[in-house]
Formats: sequence, structure tokens, C-alpha cells
Amino acid sequence: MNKNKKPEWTPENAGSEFASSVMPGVNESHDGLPSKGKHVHVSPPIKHPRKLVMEDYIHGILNQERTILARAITLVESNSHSHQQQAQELIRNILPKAGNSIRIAITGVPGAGKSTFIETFGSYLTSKGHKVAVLAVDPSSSISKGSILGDKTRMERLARDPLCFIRPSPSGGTLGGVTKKTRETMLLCEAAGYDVILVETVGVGQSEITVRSMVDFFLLLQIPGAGDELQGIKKGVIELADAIVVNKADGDNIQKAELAKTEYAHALHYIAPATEGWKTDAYTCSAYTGDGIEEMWKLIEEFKAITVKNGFFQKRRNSQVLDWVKSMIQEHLESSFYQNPQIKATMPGVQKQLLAGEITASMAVEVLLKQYTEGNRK
Ligand SMILES: Nc1nc2c(ncn2[C@@H]2O[C@H](COP(=O)(O)OP(=O)(O)O)[C@@H](O)[C@H]2O)c(=O)[nH]1
Ligand SMILES: [Mg+2]
Repeated sequence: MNKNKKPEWTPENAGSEFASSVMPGVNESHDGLPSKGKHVHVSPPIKHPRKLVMEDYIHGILNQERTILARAITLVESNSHSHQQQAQELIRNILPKAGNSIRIAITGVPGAGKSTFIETFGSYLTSKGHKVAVLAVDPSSSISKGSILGDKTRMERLARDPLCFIRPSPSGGTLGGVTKKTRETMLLCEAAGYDVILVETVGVGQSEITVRSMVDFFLLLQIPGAGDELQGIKKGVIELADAIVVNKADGDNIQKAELAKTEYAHALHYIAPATEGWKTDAYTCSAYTGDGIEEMWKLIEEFKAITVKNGFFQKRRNSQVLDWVKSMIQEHLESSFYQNPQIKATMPGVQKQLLAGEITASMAVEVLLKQYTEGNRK
């Protein structure tokens, strides 16, 4: 290498400080491989990922690049205002490519086998060439440090599958926060070509209703118990289900599972189906042996065909997005109300008057709302 050769960008009359001895680094270390030479001017490999601009995100997602998708989700999950603005712009851009999927909720009490089911079901789907995204809605995860992360060990095979993308629950604090992030993540995954979205959620009441509002198909996983199957189950959850699946139907459990299935099927006679034109029924499966797993997919395909045909598939998605807007506005208004300095100042006094019987509840509301609207007008 010619020591005197200068790079073309050096200032005129520059001296040896612009020595071209950096150049060998381009040959040997530029790609991050160790340099065989003794050149000291070689820059170390870049440690921080390159900052992405909007175009990078959009193209990366549409080109189905996992690392870009993961970084875009991080943007969606960020609470920083500027990240949120970027995230919204990104979603607006990819929106025309989103939506082309079936969104499936997998719910059930802890220990029902949701994660194991997703491992087996997801692996079956990728073996058929589907691209599967696994998301989680777990509002408690900010406290428990993400229980779903532990679940990744139950999804070992799936986690290594190039056709599968697993993302733990965002730690958004409130259920509303987690929901917003999960919904937006879902759109990004769809635009990146994932055609089956599986949302695992822990059965803790409110989160099931919320998850129902973001999926097309709601699968309730149950376990065979001894005796009265219906005792421990909330009627409200059954009403949300498009299928009740008794898992762990293997080994000694098979008979118990069949019995449980019959009881659920019987109970379903008295409950209005969750989806127009579809009959919710009970089934058995084993996430261990894989029995019943293929049948589940056939069932979901049939569900999609029927509901697309009768128009309910799109009708439900439309009302879901409208409801979503409504609930975000409610949440926004409520927090703006309680954060209002004037409301904060008057609230204790009004409460005191109310409890002392000096004013009625309706009068308290009237006083507070009047203050709020007047405060906003100023
Ligand atoms: N026998 C049997 N055990 C299962 C099956 N699926 C899950 N399990 C076990 O049930 C326990 C809970 O499973 P997990 O997938 O973590 O449940 P989750 O809390 O609903 O996600 C684990 O010990 C699993 O190995 C199954 O099909 N058969
Ligand atoms: Mg789990």
C-alpha cells in the first residue's frame, strides 16, 4: 500500500495526518472481522445499531425484515412523544398492507397450556408455510416482569422458527396502554407478512373482554378436572368463545377430557354464540401429542370462510376499530379531566360537601364539569 496516497476527501495541502493507512481497515475490519494486519487506525466495528429513518422502517417492514419489525415495535411501545409520532406516521404508511391475516386469541387460566398449545399449533402452521406472529396481552407483566418471557421456554422450537415472530407483552401499565400497543404491533406484523396472529392472554376477567375486541377468533382453552367442570368457569368468558378446547387430552386424562367436552357442549346450548352465523362448540386436544391440533386449524379456516361470506368478519373488524377510537377518546378525556389543576384543587372540597349531605351527587358532577369546561376555555 502506498503510504503517500491520500483519500480524495482530504483538504488541499493536507499533511500526513490524512495518511491513507486507514485504508487497509476497509479491506480487513470494515466487515467486523478481525484485522490480520497491525494497523492501528482501524475503527472498531459499530456497536450501536444504525439510526433508522422513516423510509428504512417502511421498506424494512414491507420487505419482511424481522430486525426492522422488532425495532418498529419498540417504537410503538415507547412512551416518548417523538417516538409515538414516528410510530403513528409509520403505521399510517403501512396500513394499506395490514389486515391480511386471521387474528386468534388463545385464552385460559394459568396452567391451561396456552403457551404449550401455541408452540404445537404455531409449529404446525409454519410447517404449512404460514407466517405466525405470537403476541401477548398481560397487563400484570409490568409488575411480574413479563411472565410471558418465562413462557418462551415453552415455545423453544417456535422461538427458533424463521417463520415465527414472538413478542412478549408490552409493559404499558394500564390495560388500555397494553391494548393500544398490542393492536398497533399486530398491524406491523401483518404488514410484514405474518398471516396468522396468535394473542396469548391470561384469563383474568377484563383482559379477556379487551382481547375479544381485537381478534377474529376467540379460543378458550380448558383443562379436564375432576367432577363438575362448570363450577369454576365464568359464564361471561364462555359467551366470548368461538371454540372451547379441552387441552391435555392425553394419557390418563383422555376420558376426563371427553367428559369435560361433553359438559361444555351441553352448557353451550344455553348460551348465545359469540359470532353471528357460527356455532360455538367444545373440542379436545393435546398440546403434547398434537392430537386435535390440525382439526383446530381446519375449524378456524372454516370459521373464516363462513364469516367472510356472511359479512360478519369485516363487520366485526369495522366495529372493533370504531370502538377502539371511542375507548381511546374516553381514556383521554378522563385523564385530562382528573389531571386538570382546577379539578384537582376543587375535588376534595366538593367531595366533602357531598359526604356532608350539603350537595347531591348530580350537583357535584355539575359543579366539577362546569369548572372543567370553563378552565379549558381560558
Ligand atoms: N399432559 C399434558 N400437559 C400439558 C399439555 N399442555 C401443557 N401441559 C403442561 O401444563 C403446564 C402449563 O402449561 P403452559 O403452556 O405453561 O400453560 P399456560 O400458563 O396456560 O401458558 C406445563 O407443565 C405443561 O407442560 C398437554 O397437552 N398435555
Ligand atoms: Mg403461558
